[in-house]
Amino acid sequence: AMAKGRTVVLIGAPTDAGAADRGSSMGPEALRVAGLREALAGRGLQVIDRGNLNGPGNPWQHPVDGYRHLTEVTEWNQLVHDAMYAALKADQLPILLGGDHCLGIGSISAVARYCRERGKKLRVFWLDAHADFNTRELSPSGNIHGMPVACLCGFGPAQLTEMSGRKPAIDPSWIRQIGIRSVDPLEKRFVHEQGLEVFDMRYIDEHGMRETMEQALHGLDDDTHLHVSFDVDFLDPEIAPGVLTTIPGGPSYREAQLCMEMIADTGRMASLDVMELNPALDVRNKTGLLAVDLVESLFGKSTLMRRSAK
Ligand code: NNH
Ligand code: MN
Ligand code: MN
Ligand code: MN
Repeated sequence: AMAKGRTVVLIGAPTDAGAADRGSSMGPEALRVAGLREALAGRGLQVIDRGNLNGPGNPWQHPVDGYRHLTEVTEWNQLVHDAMYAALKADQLPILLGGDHCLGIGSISAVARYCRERGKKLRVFWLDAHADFNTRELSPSGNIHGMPVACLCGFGPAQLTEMSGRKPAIDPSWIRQIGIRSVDPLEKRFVHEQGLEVFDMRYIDEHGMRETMEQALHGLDDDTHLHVSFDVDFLDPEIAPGVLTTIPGGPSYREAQLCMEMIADTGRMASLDVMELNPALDVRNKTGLLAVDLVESLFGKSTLMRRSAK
């Protein structure tokens, strides 16, 4: 219902400055090569590809004071924030093409700013193998792609925590994390302290993806803006090898499809990040093609008409 006739804007953010290794900067182009625009157009959407944002290169330095490339990460996030916010203001549905997941800070800061102005509730789905809830004190790596959720909740450097115009940008209770299976020791404690709602792989194993998604979607209403931040390392590496930080034991193809289809059924997804695709590690763009396939499902593609809906 949501999708038809809406205008979707593709925003490429080709940087890997927030990660431990190179390659996710090629993610936006790999998604385009995999046919993202055509797939969305096939769903009846208007698609505007804004091309790529133009930010600083990756200086490839060691972390300084607990952060790797803070200056570059900040510049990229500001560009992402401004582009996402402009699209939302124009009543378009922005899709951020990452780029590493540090860019979730700029993206979701823009969504939070927009929702605040409109008096809308916000819910954030964080589909990821990792909680991305580190701070410089907790992080084993200094890589900012392991910190975006903490920054959005107000824990991090001022230039990243204040981007939405309000600190914190979001409340932990607005977040649902799904597919989590790798959390650093100190990060784990902080996740509990802050009361993040985490549907980890153990939960999905025990309850199944259907019940997991019913829980995660519970309480969404007409006034809720649903933002989906999809880190491709969410997926099991058997089906999605094209990411830097593969963690075994992720959702299967069918589980991932169901997850996306149940989000689509709500009709409330109003912004999306597709993050951390790393074509340098992929096999014939297989992971890029899978990501596009799953995005189609997020926009309502399913095998048959649902008996219940439409
Ligand atoms: N938790 C690790 C860190 O903070 C890895 C984070 N890497 C990710 N997150 N790819 O999605 O360094
Ligand atoms: Mn991530
Ligand atoms: Mn991850
Ligand atoms: Mn990741």
